[in-house]
Parts: sequence; C-alpha cells; structure tokens
Amino acid sequence: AVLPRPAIEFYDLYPPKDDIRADVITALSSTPKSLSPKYFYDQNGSQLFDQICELPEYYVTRTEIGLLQEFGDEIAALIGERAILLELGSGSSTKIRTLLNALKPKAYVAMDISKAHLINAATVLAEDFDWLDVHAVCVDFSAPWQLPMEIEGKRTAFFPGSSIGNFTPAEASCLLKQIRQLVGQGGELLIGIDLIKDTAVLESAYNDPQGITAAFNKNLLIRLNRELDANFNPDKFRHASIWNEAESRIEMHLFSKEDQVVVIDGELFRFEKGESIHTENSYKYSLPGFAELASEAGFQSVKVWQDRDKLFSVHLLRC
Ligand code: AVI
Repeated sequence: AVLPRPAIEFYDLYPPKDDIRADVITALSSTPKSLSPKYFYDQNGSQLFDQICELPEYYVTRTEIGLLQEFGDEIAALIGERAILLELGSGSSTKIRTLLNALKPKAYVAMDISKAHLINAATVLAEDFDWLDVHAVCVDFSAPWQLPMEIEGKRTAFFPGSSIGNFTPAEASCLLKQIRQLVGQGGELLIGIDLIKDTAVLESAYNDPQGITAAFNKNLLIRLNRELDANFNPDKFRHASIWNEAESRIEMHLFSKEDQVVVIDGELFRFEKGESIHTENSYKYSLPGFAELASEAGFQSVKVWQDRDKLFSVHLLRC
C-alpha cells in the first residue's frame, strides 16, 4: 500500500541559470581564477558532501553531532518549546533530528541552495516527524533574502557545520546581521563553528585518501559542463587543500595539470600548467575570534559548548 506522504510547503527563491553563467564567466576571467563554493551543491555535489561527512578524517560532522547529542537537553531548555526553527544550509537535515524531540518546535523551515536534495530531505523529515510543520525554502545565502512565508512565534536560526566558514569574515559579518534581521529581537542563533587546530589535522580533513573531497571539488567542473555547456576535462585538474595560516582558512583549489584551453558556452579560457581555480575557503576561528564577530553583528552569547579535544564549538547567541 502507498502511504500518504505528509505535505511540505516548498518555496523557490533560487536565481535563474543566467546568473550562474555571468558569475562563472566573471570569476574565471579574473586573476587569480575562482569559482564560488555555492556551486558545489547540485544533486551529485550534495550526495558527495554527505559522503565527506562520514569520512574518518572529516572530524567536523561527527564532533558537532556529538555535541548536539550530549548537550541537546541543555540547548532545548535554553531555547524553550514552540520556537520557529529556521535551518540555514540544511542539506540532508540530519543534525536537526538530534534536537527535534527535545526542542518540540512549532515549525521547522529547511533552507538550502540544493533544490532536489532539499525537497527530498524535508519530505523524509516530515514523514519521520509527523507532528512537525515542515517548510522548505531554496535560497542562496550570499544574496539578501527574506522568509517567504508568515509564521508567528519566536524564531531560532540553526546554522550548523561551520558553513559560515565558507564566507569571508566580512561576508560572514553581513550574513550574521541578516540572520539577526531574520530572527528579530529576542530571537536566537545556534551556530556551529570549527576551531583553529593542528595543520596536519586540518589538511587531512580536506584531502582524504579515498578521494571523496577531490571528487566533490571536481564535480564543480562536471556541473559546469552540463549546465553551461563547458568542456572541462576533470582529469586535467588536480585537487588540493592547503592551510593558509595568515588568513586562518583551508583553501581548496583545482590546479591545471597542463597548459590548456577550456570553452564555456562559446567563450575561451586559458589555463597555464600549475594555475589554480580557487574553489573554496573554509575559515577556522578561535573562540574569542568568533565571539568578536558575533558581538559586532549584534548578538549576545548565551552559552558555548566544545568537545574535549577542542576541535569544534557550538554557540547559542541571542539578539
Ligand atoms: C559545507 N562546508 C562547511 C564544508 C567545509 O568544511 O567547509 C564544505 C567542505 N569542503 C570540503 N570538505 C567539506
């Protein structure tokens, strides 16, 4: 028998394809060349990211989930029941599952740039938590946005995974201010922040020996081939992640293995041997460093949790 699927409300705020084309062409025409990490997350990229989260080297996901499990009751007591829970970069909506029974929110709004993955994750969540009012919004956080629906209640944003680390500190500051607007006076933000640590630990988390992170990075080229009629040969690029101490960030690059020309929708792009496409930054913070960023954006710290090895932190902030 086919079981009825609990309905989710879906809202699409994602920009049209032309925006991607113009953005990619500008970024690859600049020196040094770059591509925004937001383009990683097509259906395939979201699945590869889920695989990264399971890697032994990628301590980020399991450490954060450990914190949410260990301190979930305390977090829920500080937030209180019946909040409107807004998750930014909800992906597969895995982490929120550890909090839902304790939090008993009035509604859950999953927000992500990866449309098909988002709809699927929100639908499965609505099936598993049939008492929960589930909404899904496809949105790009790098541009200003507003919640497309009206829901009454205290708002709590959830921004896990240290996804804010994929924005420069200046962009992160703008995004935090946007989140403050989103949740309003008395609203909260529960956010995961990855911490500065030993270079070898950081670099191995982003250069796994199974090559999943390399496949995730190169999927960007495969996506451009499909969506923008480009002719990248992913085998002619080498994945590498490097800790940039001065900027406090892991940088992901795709290095051209040879001199080559790539055509994107009729336009030619030259790559020299060894030239890189800078595809991602993943900023790491100290606790005081993040506290300063949050307070500058108008948030007060309620409580900070970290694991015994001081790998990762979860912050409850209020405005
Ligand atoms: C989504 N984001 C927080 C991940 C990170 O760690 O910066 C993306 C990622 N890139 C490579 N591995 C994981």
